Amino acid sequence: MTNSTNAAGANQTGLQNLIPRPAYAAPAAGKFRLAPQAAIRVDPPSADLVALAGYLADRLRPATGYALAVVPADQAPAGGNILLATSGGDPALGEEGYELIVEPAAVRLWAAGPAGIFWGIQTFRQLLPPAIESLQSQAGPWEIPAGVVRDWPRFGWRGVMLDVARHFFGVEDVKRCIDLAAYYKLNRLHLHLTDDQGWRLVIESWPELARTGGATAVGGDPGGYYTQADYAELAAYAQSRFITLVPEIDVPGHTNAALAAYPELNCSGIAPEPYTGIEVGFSSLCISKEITYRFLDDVIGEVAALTPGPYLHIGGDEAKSTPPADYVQFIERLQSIVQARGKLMVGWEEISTASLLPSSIPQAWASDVSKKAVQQGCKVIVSPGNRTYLDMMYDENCPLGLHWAGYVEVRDAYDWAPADLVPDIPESAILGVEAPLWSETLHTIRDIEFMAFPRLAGIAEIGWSPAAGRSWDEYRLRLAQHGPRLSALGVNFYRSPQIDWI
Ligand code: NGO
Repeated sequence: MTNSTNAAGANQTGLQNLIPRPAYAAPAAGKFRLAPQAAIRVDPPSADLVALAGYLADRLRPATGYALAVVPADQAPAGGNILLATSGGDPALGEEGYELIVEPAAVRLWAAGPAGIFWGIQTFRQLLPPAIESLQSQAGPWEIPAGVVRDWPRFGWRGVMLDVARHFFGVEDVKRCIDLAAYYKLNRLHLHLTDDQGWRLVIESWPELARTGGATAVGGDPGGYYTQADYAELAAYAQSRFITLVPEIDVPGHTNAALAAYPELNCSGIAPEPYTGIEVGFSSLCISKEITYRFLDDVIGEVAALTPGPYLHIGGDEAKSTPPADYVQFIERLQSIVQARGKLMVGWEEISTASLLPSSIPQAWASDVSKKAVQQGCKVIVSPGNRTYLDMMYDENCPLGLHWAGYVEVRDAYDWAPADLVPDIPESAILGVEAPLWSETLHTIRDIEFMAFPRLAGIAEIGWSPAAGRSWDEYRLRLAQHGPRLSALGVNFYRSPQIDWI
């Protein structure tokens, strides 16, 4: 890839169609053919590698119908088989990097740790014919062109956000999102768990949050919530896909569902009616009441205890009903609560006006205010609305979505660079990128898929791939080759007229 062309109509090898584009890839002569008796060898036969081999076998078995036994490397010859190895993996490729060598005789995947093996498995899947993703048995042959890939990510934070507050999506839907995100090497799933229209996680010490606050959704649609067991299951499932779950409890604004559940959280002491519209900026926790901070300590405490990852997102956006001085004081107090619970605070860009710890992370979405956080030593997640918001309509005919940040076609979502957004936020201050999917207009997993794909693949590439050597003109050719893959995965994707789908 770095040293081969990708011109339109050229004989496209699998290596040239990978998304995200690998840091280095070079084709070689010949092909590897996966045969019915192939095994997956692991070295060492550690629990991690056996689980990863099982994951790979599960992906390959439905279409191939092959048994694909998982065996310790020293119990099967290399020939005809797939090796997954952390022994001998190159630490220079980093925690998420990997090396994949495909030769006619065998496939070998090395990494310093399990995350690299997992991402290398995604590359291997993408090298096989698209029909490999089918859940029904397919004809094959299961061949992949020989070559070498040495690959590692550009950014450590490659995220997607799902708003389960405006409309609720159940555990199985979220698991599907996790699997599709993993296919494009995303490593963060930010769950927007609370908003004016719904509170979606049981908090044992404040049970009405989910019971009352979880009952509603936009447009009077059915609500719903996760039990703590559901949430723990999602966190563990994400972890098994090397994705860190980032829970968001949005405060002090976007809190009507909580305020409706507990009158004492209101300055007036009176609970508002539940809210099912899509306006923003009208609700606020009562900054001056001590019970607000007891509430936050309880909620943050339970969410922190349930969350294996290091991050806790506190929202902080559009607190238009909280005076600016109160807002700053509130965020600083909340930062101490999050810190005391052992987590790193993430918040929407508005938190940058407060005094922040350098480990706190603003998420830029609509302005350049995050530069105030960068001046304090913080690193930023970039989620510009006019590039990464997956809820923006593709064009004026799009049946779903909003368009306050403009129409976001597939090219808009791909053809930009994080460091070009704000002059005062250089690449060294950027932790990574994230694509938020807000759900005001979405009802089903089919809706989620339509808005996320194919734009999310482009955001994933911006997060993973070096800028050098890639461009919209060649990306659109690679993306065209992903149509059959997305179809085989059963994804309801938007067939953008900007792409000559094959
Ligand atoms: C804004 C707002 C959300 C909306 C979304 C719709 C942020 C950070 N706050 O983004 O409440 O759902 O736009 O696009």
